[in-house]
Amino acid sequence: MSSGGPTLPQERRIVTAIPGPKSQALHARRTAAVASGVGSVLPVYVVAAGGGVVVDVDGNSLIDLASGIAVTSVGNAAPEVVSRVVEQVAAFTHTCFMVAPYEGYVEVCEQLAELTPGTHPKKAALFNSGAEAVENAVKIARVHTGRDAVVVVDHAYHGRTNLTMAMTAKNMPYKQGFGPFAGEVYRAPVSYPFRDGLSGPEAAARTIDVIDKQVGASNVACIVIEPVLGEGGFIVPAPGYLAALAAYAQSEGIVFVADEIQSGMCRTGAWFASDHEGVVPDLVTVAKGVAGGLPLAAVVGRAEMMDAVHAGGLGGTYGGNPVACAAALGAIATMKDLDLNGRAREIETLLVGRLNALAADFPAIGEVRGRGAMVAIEIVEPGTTKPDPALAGRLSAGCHQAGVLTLTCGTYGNILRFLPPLVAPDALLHEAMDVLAEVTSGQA
Ligand code: PLZ
Repeated sequence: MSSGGPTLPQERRIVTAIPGPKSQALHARRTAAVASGVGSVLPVYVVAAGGGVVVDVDGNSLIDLASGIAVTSVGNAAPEVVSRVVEQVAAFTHTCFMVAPYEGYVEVCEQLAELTPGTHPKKAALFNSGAEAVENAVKIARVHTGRDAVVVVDHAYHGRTNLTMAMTAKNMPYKQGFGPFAGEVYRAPVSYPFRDGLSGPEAAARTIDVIDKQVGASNVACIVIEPVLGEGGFIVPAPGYLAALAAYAQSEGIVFVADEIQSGMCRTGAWFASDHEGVVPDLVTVAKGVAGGLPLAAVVGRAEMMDAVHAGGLGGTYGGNPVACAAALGAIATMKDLDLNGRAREIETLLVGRLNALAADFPAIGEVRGRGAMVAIEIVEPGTTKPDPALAGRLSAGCHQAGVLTLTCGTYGNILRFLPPLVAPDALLHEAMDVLAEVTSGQA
């Protein structure tokens, strides 16, 4: 058995075709056993990962610019995560917090109350997945307000469960054929500076107009929005947009929910992306990066809202599993010890610098954008804003063949995004950018 973690050689090493013969053999087994609706971006089968690399069964070492979709921010098999998980797994694996509680759950809630924006009294509840956290934020907002309507925005991604599918904007692949969807979900336009050219206040006025005229503020339980939109295209709303929307929510008694599942926990160079805009959400959903790869999610927010729900109204068998809580405490300790907020800002400087230089030579890059280590390029037909998803796909595939694990995203599928572990060394990030430059020059 290979061991991963930060001691793995931090190198790109390609020793077979990608995917190699052993991965291909595993893929044949998988094809017979795993439902084909479950995809994989790059079917190399992993045996170890850590720092900024993923090592496959054929011995290839790929540069990781995905972090398992913004999850392993502290790195794979981070020492502090591993040691706490090992200790916890040997002590006990599950009692169910609703049956017999334990300290780890309480401590995770205490830490999240401290780290989320605002100094008001806060409480938290723990769940297993991001979608589950979003659903529970909606439940809490509905009970607190006594209202039904949920407002979401264009390009939003909130999950794949029935309610969160309704909240997610993009049809393929997330929604096609899976209806009917949950009711009382309304979609409003968002700020997308590259495409709408509006200032933050102008874009907020447009969003608010739709809420007022088409839904009615007094019917709205909550507005749920990603402060940096993730799957929808790494869209950073124009400055002031989020603050104007949050102020509107407050004035109308609407719960303002920041879905920080992808953008939270140091990813953007702050504990939460809301911090960059000085926005204090009523409720924050947290998942992904919080537990170093183990499944854990949370809703954190104003104590009086969190406590609106009757006793027994929130929960689930596994929510806040003790092993996942131990992992979260290890991950949070690592974020503090290594100042991963500072590191994410360094990564932003490195990646944005390299990508801007590349954009000067490659006009299909319409925009370089993002915050911290959540950075992307939008691929368009040169000189226009017309999306070019085919080219984005070729660039990503070219990176994969050269041993760099990249992801695409976006409503139009034309965004190439970069989400390295925050512990990835500079040398690997530069090498990944060298590879991307080579791949783009082959496509120019
Ligand atoms: N909210 C903002 O980014 C998960 C999903 C990829 P779960 N994003 C990656 C895919 O194809 O399934 C996400 C998110 C935001 C909610 C979620 C949902 O989190 O843990 O996947 O349920």
